Order: sequence, then C-alpha cells, then structure tokens
Amino acid sequence: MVETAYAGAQAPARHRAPSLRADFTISQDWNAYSPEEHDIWRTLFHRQESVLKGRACEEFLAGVRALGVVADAIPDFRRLNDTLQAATRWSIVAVPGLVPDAVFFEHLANRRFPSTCFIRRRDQLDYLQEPDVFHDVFGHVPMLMNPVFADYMQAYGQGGLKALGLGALHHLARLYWYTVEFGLIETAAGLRIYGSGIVSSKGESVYCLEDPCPNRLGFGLMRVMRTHYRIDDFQVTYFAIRSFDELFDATRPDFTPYYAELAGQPDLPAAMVLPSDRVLHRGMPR
Ligand code: HBI
Ligand code: FE
Repeated sequence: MVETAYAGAQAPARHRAPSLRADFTISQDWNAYSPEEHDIWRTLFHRQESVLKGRACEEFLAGVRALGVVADAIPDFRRLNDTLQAATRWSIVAVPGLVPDAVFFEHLANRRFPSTCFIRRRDQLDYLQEPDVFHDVFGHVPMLMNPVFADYMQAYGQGGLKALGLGALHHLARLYWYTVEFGLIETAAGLRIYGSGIVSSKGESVYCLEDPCPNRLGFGLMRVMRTHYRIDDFQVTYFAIRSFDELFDATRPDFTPYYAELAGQPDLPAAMVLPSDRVLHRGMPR
C-alpha cells in the first residue's frame, strides 16, 4: 500500500481558486482573511511558541525570527518572499491545497515552496488532515532560511521528479516524511525537532522527545526509505540526523541504484527496530 502523505481533505471554498493557474498556484489575497482567521493563527502561534522553547532546534527558531513570522496575523506571502528570496533564493507560492506530486516536485525543484493559504477552523486546532497555512508557513518556511536545508529541499524536488519517472515515489515519500515532516536532530543539548509536522503540532512537539512510547533511531537513508509511516497519529518511530549537512550529503548521489536495491528488500513496519539500528531510545509499544 503506497501511503500518500496526506488524505485528500479539501480547503474551504473561499480559498479554492476560481482562477487556478496551470501550475496550480493562486493568489493569497491577504485582505480576504477575517479577524477570526487571524485570531486562529495567533492562538496556534502562541501555543507553539511556548511548547517549542527547548524543543525546536536553533535553526528553526532562528528562521522564524529572521523571517519576521509573528503572532499578530497570518503572514503576507509578499512580505515573507522579500526576506526569503534575499536569504536563500526560495519563494512561497500559494496553492489551494494538496497539489499533484509532479506539480509539487516541480515547484520544489525550482526553489518555490507551494504553501496553502487557508487556515484551519477552531475545532481543528489539534489535528487536520491536510496542510493549512499554519503548517506550511510556520512549520515549513522557517527551515528554508537555512542554506543547507534550502538546498536539501530543492534536491528533494529534483529527486521527486526522477522518482516519479522510476515508479519509486513511495520510497522517496518516506524520506520526506521522516525528515522534512517528522525529523529530529541530535545536538549537544540533546534531541531537538526540525520536522514541520511536529513543530506545527502541540501534542507531538512534546511526545516526540519525551514520551517513552516511540522509538528514536539514528537516521539512515536506506533504512528510512524502507520504513512505513503513520499519517493519522503520532509517529511510532522518529529518526535523528546528526546535522543538516548529513541529510543533504545523503541526497547528493543518484538514487537509481538505491531504488534497485530497495526493490529487492521487504518494507519495514513503522514500529520495528533492527539489530543494525543506532538506537537512541527503544520505544515501548502502546
Ligand atoms: N501538495 N501543497 C502540497 N503540499 C505537500 O506537502 C504535498 C503536496 N502534494 C504531494 C505531497 N506533498 C507528497 O505526496 C509528496 O511529498 C510525496
Ligand atoms: Fe508538510
């Protein structure tokens, strides 16, 4: 079963574009946001700002500060782009929701991050199926201010286009899931979070580092690309990189031989720990 990263929920009609461009981009229309929508952003921002102290990695927190992403209101992509383009030549483009894989990779391969611009309802504060502007702009964009991670995301997009051609997307999607969305990093002060799916989630920001249940393993490229993941609950295994350079260096080679090797190996259940794993914490099955 090829997990898709997200189930296909739909954005509220207001932000589903009447004029969807061929590359699936729309205009953010910042003036269309209601005071209630800005207030939902403020609620989410304040919650994460406090829970991420001592939990998110410095690169993420520095990115939030450097971008000028604050609690006051849903950021205007035009403002963010002035800063982001100057820092790492990335741009945010607004999309109405999940876009087809090939479209998503094409944008990433050209240093364009496709960000949704609708925000979740107040009754979805703790979980929503598909990314909203808080997940994308608060969760993903700050890491694009880090030059190494910015290059990794472009390499991922280029790799995604190749993987599509090779029918190997399900392997590469796991790399994205266990790094970009749910990655941890080892630091002198201990494990810290950089994954966007975690930093935009109050509960998982604590669970991923402190709960005894999940495994915490050292990152391995082939290990991650073999491993199933959960899309509707906290992860049962987290992988920790030693540095963003390690992550970027792992994506330098052409993956074609990796996919050939993976085709001959069984996938691994998300909760499994192998004798060859570098075990930082062996979880307790729930
Ligand atoms: N579209 N807008 C958007 N955001 C995503 O994160 C996204 C997507 N389409 C496909 C996708 N992610 C994943 O299926 C790929 O990473 C494999
Ligand atoms: Fe995401």
